[in-house]
Amino acid sequence: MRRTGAQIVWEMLSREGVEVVFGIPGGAIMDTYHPLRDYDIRHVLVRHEQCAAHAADGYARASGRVGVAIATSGPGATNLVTGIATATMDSSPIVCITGQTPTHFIGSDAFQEADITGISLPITKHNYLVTDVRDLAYTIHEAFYIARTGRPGPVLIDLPKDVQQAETDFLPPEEEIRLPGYSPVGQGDQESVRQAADLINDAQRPVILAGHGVLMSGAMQTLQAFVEKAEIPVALTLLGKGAFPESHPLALGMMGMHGEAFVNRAIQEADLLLAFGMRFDDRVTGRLDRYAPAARRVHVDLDAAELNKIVPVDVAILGDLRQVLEQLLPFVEQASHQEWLEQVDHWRDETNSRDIVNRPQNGRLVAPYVIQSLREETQGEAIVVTDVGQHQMWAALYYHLDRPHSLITSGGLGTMGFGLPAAIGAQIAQPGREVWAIVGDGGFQMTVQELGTLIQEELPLRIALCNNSYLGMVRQWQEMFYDGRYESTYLVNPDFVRLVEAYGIRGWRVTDPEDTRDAIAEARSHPGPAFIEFQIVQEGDDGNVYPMVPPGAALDEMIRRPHPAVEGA
Ligand SMILES: Cc1cc2nc3c(=O)[nH]c(=O)nc-3n(C[C@H](O)[C@H](O)[C@H](O)COP(=O)(O)OP(=O)(O)OC[C@H]3O[C@@H](n4cnc5c(N)ncnc54)[C@H](O)[C@@H]3O)c2cc1C
Ligand SMILES: Cc1ncc(C[n+]2csc(CCOP(=O)(O)OP(=O)(O)O)c2C)c(N)n1
Ligand SMILES: [Mg+2]
Repeated sequence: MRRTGAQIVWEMLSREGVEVVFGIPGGAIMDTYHPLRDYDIRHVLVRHEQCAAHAADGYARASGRVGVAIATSGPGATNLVTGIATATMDSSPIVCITGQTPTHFIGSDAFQEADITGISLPITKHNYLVTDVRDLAYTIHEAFYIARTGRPGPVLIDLPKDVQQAETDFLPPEEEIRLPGYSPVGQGDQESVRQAADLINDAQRPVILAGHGVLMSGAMQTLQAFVEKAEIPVALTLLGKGAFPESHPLALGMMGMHGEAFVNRAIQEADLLLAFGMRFDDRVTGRLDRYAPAARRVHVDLDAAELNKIVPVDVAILGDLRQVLEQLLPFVEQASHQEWLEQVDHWRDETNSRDIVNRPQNGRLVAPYVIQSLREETQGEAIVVTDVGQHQMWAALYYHLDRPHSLITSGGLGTMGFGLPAAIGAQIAQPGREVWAIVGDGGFQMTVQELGTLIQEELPLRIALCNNSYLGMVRQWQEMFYDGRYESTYLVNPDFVRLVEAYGIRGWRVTDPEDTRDAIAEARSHPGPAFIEFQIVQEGDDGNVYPMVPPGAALDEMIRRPHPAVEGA
């Protein structure tokens, strides 16, 4: 079969099972776009290439498949960068295809030339510049393999215009991929597994730290069986939400800088930490030399670079989490940790007594109440995609969920502007599910142009905007740690409801807590996309995320919300 490079791109994407790609055409990638309609692949025309990468990322996280983004050379390719870095930090599998100046022009500062393989080298798992059309099919095959296996991540393929135009005999690659120095791990070392089991069987106050790796290895059910057998409470990282059902009696909640106080306390008092598929991010550990001082530690991760990187451990197991848990299960004794669980529940009760949602309504619209209402109205069944900032933390703290792959958020890079495009990707991946983008007024405006993509694709996405007229998370730090100087964080905003209406999207505005439920119910029953602006409290205790571990402090040195019961007494 004679095929052009352009045709080979689509042939190979079809063979890799790709059904949808996100992108924007341009001079250096037009040849690839030209035969697109001959293939059964949906192209979603985004409004900015950053959003092609975010949408591919959201698609990947919601579906467990590889997301694909396409851009032209130069500015198209460089616009992808933030999206690629976001995907790398959260180990999300995407493949980006960029057009490039013809091979004979490379290095001559040709029109729209940018060295995207050089630029993206540190933020991709791997990248390629294809200079011979005969290499293209195998390169694409290998790129998908690298993106989805081992620790997933983004792979970029840069495709010069003449390679897209060139013809060759197309033979779909059949051979198994063998890459020197790259062999994704499976089972863990049996001796280490035995040592971990001994620590588990001896522990009195164990805590599991469940992370994103649980979801990526599909270990949710195995984890639950393990947890129930050994009776160990489970704390979650931000990206681990969904790894274990939050309605389960052994579920704690989120750990870390904005984690629940009782969860952090349990970690600090634990005698054994079992870190499963999480990488001890600094937002998770707080001050390292005072982190869980009494605890022995077991860490299971499939990336050797993560073991003993931040937190030294007693037993490090290199392996795929699901397989390691299956190995561990027979050696772990059926146990009861009644006393420990009662202690943790006692701390949980204290946390609840300070919770702003358990305080009587005072007419002020606070974001925790908005998110909790959203969770109750949707029975915790929606896919929630957030942007970055205070609303992100409130979404994590108050949208309790039981289903995996249902909270999609930029954790590692913390990319404002991620929410709307990633939600578009998630809605396309899961057309039958209700998807809510929860965004802040600052980040929403970084990628707001994607409302155009939303209407062009006729997606029923729902958007909840938490509008505090501030770059709220930064303002909170200024209030707490920078003498209350709100330097460059106040935002003069447009009328958001009129803005979305300009796109033909139905919008509601809520200023009173009494109207919250009705607005959510109306937005849910509306057939097309829907938008609600919640004008929330802007500053002060009701406008801050609590609790908070101050930067540089230990996990148990949290700043707590002033205790309403004490204050009222
Ligand atoms: C404003 C803001 C505030 C934040 N506050 C918090 C906070 O309070 N608490 C919090 O938890 N996070 C917080 N974060 C997020 C934080 O920065 C990290 O992104 C997050 O903690 C990472 O979670 P993780 O380690 O589970 O996931 P990842 O960073 O995705 O790491 C996953 C780990 O699992 C491993 N893995 C992957 N696949 C497998 C497999 N098959 N088997 C075994 N291992 C595997 C990987 O190698 C990696 O080490 C915040 C982020 C922002 C932007
Ligand atoms: C692209 C980018 N720029 C800057 C930041 C720093 N930053 C983190 S949170 C935040 C404020 C977010 O404001 P908003 O979107 O209104 O959300 P809020 O915190 O008010 O809920 C900023 C500026 C970032 N994370 N990402
Ligand atoms: Mg804001």
